[in-house]
Amino acid sequence: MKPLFIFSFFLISISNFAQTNLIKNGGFELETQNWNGDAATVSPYDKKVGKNSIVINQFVGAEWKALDQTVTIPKNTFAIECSVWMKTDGVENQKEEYKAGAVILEFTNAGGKQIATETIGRAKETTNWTNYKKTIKIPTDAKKIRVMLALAQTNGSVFFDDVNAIALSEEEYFKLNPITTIPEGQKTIAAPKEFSNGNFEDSLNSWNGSGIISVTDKKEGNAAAEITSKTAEWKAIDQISNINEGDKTIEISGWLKAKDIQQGKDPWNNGMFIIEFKKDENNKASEDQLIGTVTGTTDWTHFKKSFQIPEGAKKYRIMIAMSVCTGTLLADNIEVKLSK
Ligand SMILES: [Ca+2]
Ligand SMILES: [Ca+2]
Repeated sequence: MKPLFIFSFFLISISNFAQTNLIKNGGFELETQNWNGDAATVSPYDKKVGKNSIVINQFVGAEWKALDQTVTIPKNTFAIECSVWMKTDGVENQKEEYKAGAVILEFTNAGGKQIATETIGRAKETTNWTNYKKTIKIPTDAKKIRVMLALAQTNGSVFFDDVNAIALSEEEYFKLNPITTIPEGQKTIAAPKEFSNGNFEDSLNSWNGSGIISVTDKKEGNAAAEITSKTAEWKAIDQISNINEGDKTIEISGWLKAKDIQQGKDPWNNGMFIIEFKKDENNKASEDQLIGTVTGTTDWTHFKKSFQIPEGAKKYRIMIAMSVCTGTLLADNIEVKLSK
């Protein structure tokens, strides 16, 4: 039996993070102003929005031809939502997948060094106007993004229009990306009354689910919890504890470490630290709340968050999860403070 859990992160306080397009002249209404490179020409005849689009034409040579714009990532940006309209006309199909009409983001650090690239969309042969859209978490240390609109080492024509890059705060990101997951069947043992063994010094006592104990890599004491997943499935450990009458707030903290976590097909498929408030066995008192997330390979990272206890909540469940991704997640020294 596979119970269905639906995690949707609704955040009570949405910050006033302005949802503005970081790209200047993304619709090419000012022709190629603000864009670098001379590979493209303005196309007033075939466009998606407004008066103009741009087109990159190449008939022989199959060289890299591109237009690009670099933007600074605003403070407190958690993810970037990029969308571009693209259309191709007779783009030659090369053996390599990446040789295509393409929208590519390049993340650079303070020193201008490339630290990651991400393809938003690719098209070959002849395609209609299509909206390519992806939300990408900002890599650690990334300061700038270069948006590249390219005809990548092939011949033909590619059109681009309405280029958007929206900065999202952590709250907005999880509001826009509600999580739906079908976890592997987990046995549930009798819930302990009080949260205990958050430092895993007493093995996995008090915890449910599919973890192991790591004695080689730990943050505190002699042991930490380790969750390893070789396939992109839901794998987690959790603990359900009681909320006492009159408790108003809960503060949760803990340490996470990622070892080669490969994000699953959705941007929230990472190592996660989550709290769920329950009215009873089957009913939630609020949407699940995120305490922290890790991906890739990280050092031990400390997460701490406080929440108001929702009306009617009698229990809370702390989950440490590999959310449909592969790799290893370590957790240690989980602490909970309830206060009136
Ligand atoms: Ca336009
Ligand atoms: Ca420990």
